[in-house]
Amino acid sequence: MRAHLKAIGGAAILLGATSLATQAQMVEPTTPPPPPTFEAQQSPIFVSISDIQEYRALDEYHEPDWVTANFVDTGALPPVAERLPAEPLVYKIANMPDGAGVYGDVMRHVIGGRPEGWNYIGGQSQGWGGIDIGMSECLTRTGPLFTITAEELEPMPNLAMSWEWSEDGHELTMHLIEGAKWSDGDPFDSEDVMFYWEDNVLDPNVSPLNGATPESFGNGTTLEAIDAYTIKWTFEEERPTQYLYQMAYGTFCPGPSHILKPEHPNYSDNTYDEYKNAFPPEYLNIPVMGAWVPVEYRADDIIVLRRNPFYWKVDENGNQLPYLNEMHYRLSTWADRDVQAVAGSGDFSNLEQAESYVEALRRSADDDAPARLQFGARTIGYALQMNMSGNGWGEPDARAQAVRELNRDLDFRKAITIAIDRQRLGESLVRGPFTAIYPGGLYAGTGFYDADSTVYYPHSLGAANAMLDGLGLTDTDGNGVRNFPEGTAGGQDVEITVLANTDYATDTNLAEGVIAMMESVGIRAIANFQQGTARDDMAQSGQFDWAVVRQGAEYVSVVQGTVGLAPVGPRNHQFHRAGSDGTLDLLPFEQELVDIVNAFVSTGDNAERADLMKQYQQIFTENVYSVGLTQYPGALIINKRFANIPAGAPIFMFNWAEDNIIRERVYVPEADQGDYELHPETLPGAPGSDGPAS
Ligand code: BQZ
Repeated sequence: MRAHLKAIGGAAILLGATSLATQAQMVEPTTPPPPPTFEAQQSPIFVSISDIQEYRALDEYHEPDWVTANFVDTGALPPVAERLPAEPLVYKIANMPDGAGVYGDVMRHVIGGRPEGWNYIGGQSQGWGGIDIGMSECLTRTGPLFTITAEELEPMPNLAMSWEWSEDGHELTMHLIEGAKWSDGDPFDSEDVMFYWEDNVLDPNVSPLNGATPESFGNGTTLEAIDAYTIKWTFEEERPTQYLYQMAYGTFCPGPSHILKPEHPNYSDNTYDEYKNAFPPEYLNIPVMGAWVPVEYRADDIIVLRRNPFYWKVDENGNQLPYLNEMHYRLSTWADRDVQAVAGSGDFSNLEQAESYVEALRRSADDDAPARLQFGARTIGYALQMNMSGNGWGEPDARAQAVRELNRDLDFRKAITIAIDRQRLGESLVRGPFTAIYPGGLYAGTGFYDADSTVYYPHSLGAANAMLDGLGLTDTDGNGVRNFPEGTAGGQDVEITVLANTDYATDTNLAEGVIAMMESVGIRAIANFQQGTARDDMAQSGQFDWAVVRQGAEYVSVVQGTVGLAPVGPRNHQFHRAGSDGTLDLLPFEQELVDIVNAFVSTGDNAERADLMKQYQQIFTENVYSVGLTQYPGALIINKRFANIPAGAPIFMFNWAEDNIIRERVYVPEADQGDYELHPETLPGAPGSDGPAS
């Protein structure tokens, strides 16, 4: 990557001053070229939420025969009807693409992350790739919303069965599912909700995974428990329905307070670190509300989960879900996930690293290929994010502070964005109709995108060099690298570190491409490539100059993770958080973005929301808030033996495909079931069930 991009190097900054100055005027802002056509291979079947699910009592309930024989008949577990809530969540069979399922088999995931431990709400990652999605259940659910009609789009009930707004729109009363239990039989109730809210979200010493902060739910918002199954939100805004999306996966998935609370510093002598790390991966059978429970962990090898005997969801025939008895997460690499899914030794992948597309397509084209590969829309996008804090976030030294001052200068951000050749960057990942020039902001092809509101500064090395000259960044020592002005960072070379995630080849390839292109404008960009968890920690603590980042759902759907679109609070934004004095030194245009996001959250008027997002896109892109790099589609690869995979399931939209496909409804027809279970006929934590791994 770096070699051939370097070829455009040196000559560029040797151009005469006058022609450079002339060229600077030549780069007029424009709108981005329309992305090459790329149609998703399947369209979803659009329905209403009530077509998918409801909560009601059924006349009878069923479970796998071996559960009855080995656990109920032996007295180890109560009958299934007593393990379910009075009104379980019922999935309607008419919405199941292949109808009611049968029990058995395993979904064999392969992932590139590694589990830190099971304390999700305390800030620990479980290794991603669907583990935490399958273990955590949240107040609402949004992954499956890709099948909901636009007119009826709103988060699905989940742990919160229903809710109603007060007359004045400032209070939201939510009714939790009654009688649901954690996988160890302990009741789920508002105590779990309040422990998550009060002792994890509101506690500034705790950073829940996926970054929930008080501002995720609105400045000044309060939450209280009315009784065991009723909670009440009070908002400053009027009827901010947006926050119902924040109550879905990532940001409101309560943990088992009966296990976690005794370890929290508010209720023990533990430090916050001891609390966060109190449940290492070796701690098995951590109680979950999700469909599967960890029963085996072998470092760098595998995590095995078994069905949750208290899972609170059933199909219309009363079959307690999940249908799949077991989940595997092979601890490998993200690239290997693609390879194994295509080869059939794994069962699932989100094809998201564009470098793998051609080979994956070739291998999946054979009629006897073990897996289906289906492309969705262009919802994967990368941007170069600049640390915009000028008042100490991440404790910068003199050089880093000088970089941040440059980051906060629009002419510098403009120079960097026009120094980037996005066409070449996309083609360096994969040739063909996949990648599109992405100027930054909301993604083309998504609901709130408006091309006419999107400002694009086209690539021009000459103009970039002229602008950098104009900023007084000249190569004073003749070594080919521009210098800070005298008196700034000692007039040293302009060196900028680029943070990227080594778990993904795409992340580091794009970062290498940016680094090579910076050489062409006399900036020494230096790779700071870190493994996922370390990268996340450095990014969240502000220890970076620039970062190449695969962006979240807020740039795709806008309604999911909306607050992430601007620094609405001191700790919620990816590249601008409060400095050591606790204040946010927002630039004027950033304050405009904050005001727009807050206005978006506060209105339910669709026309107003569309207009607000046009304003957002205009301000974001003309100010180059982040330097968009490339945008491309993902593809879902799933082994052909699985049934109930919804048509047109995107790998990423409101959430990842691990949530979108509703895995608890997925099954393997009896005739196609493999012999993959490692702990057949066992249950997590139930007596006699912790059999040794075979
Ligand atoms: C999907 C996802 C499910 C996190 C993670 C990982 C972390 C980020 C992001 C994706 C992985 C897979 O993404 O790449 O396809 O399976 O897990 O959670 O990139 O490093 O912090 O936001 O979701």
